[in-house]
Amino acid sequence: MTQTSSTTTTQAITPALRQWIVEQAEAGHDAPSVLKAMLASGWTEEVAIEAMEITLGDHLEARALRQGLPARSPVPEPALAESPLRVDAGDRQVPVLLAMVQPRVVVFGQFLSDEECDALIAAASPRLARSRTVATQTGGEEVSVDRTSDGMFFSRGESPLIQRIEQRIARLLNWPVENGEGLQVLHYRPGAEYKPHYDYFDPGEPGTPTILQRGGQRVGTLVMYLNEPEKGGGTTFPDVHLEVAPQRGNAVFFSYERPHPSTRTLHGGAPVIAGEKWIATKWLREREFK
Ligand code: PD2
Ligand code: ZN
Repeated sequence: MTQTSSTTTTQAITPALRQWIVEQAEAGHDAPSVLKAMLASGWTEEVAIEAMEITLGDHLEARALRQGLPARSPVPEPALAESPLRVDAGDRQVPVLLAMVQPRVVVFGQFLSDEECDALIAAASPRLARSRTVATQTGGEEVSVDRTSDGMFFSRGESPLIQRIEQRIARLLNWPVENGEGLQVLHYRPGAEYKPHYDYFDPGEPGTPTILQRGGQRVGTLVMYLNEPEKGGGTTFPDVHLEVAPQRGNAVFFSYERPHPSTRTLHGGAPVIAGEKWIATKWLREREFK
């Protein structure tokens, strides 16, 4: 490969360069060696990395679509470039405790104050009813043995407290408030659990087109822990053997760019062994949730 433009002029990511990058990847060369070859040919590091990211991303997506996977969507994403210790969420700086790429999982500390946790529990308590899951055949809802919590939904923006938390979530995850479903509060007693599942709607199920009319697919989830069970009740990601401990005020975020198991976002609420567990969940849609 030759590259003739001077490094002081802007270097363009030409079709020929893109094709060359794809050929290198298909010949089995890993990313560091392709980058090294580009730098040796005079490409600046910034342009070389961008060219590889765009080209290989598009290439992988084309292959995924050929294999019959559903298309990729933009997803919520906290500002984690350069690995900051805290992320600006508007009214507070939220500590980052863990970040995983595949599946995309980020654990945050101190997302809610103790007062906010208590206020959510108090406001939700009189409105709890047995949790339901989506009835995949119809797009309606049904009681399920897979989900043995009690729960309720706040409507979006229904009180100053809910507004404040929703604004904080939107800022933390760079995702419009309008794309969020109402905040849900769940209460698990001893033995209660939420068996491993995906939060996106299965495109193959007959009820899914009806559900998608209200704002498209779910693309991300934020689970906020409102209290601490004595034992059990972690949020598990079985594909990667990860368990997030339910520490009061902390939150776990995960996103899924396509409604497919390749996202590795299978997750569950482990059974509460002792004590009880309270969480708030925010599900984020592709578009405005109406
Ligand atoms: O309670 C949890 O940890 C949990 C686990 C899996 C919550 C959800 N999913 C959810 O609300 O989607
Ligand atoms: Zn879930």
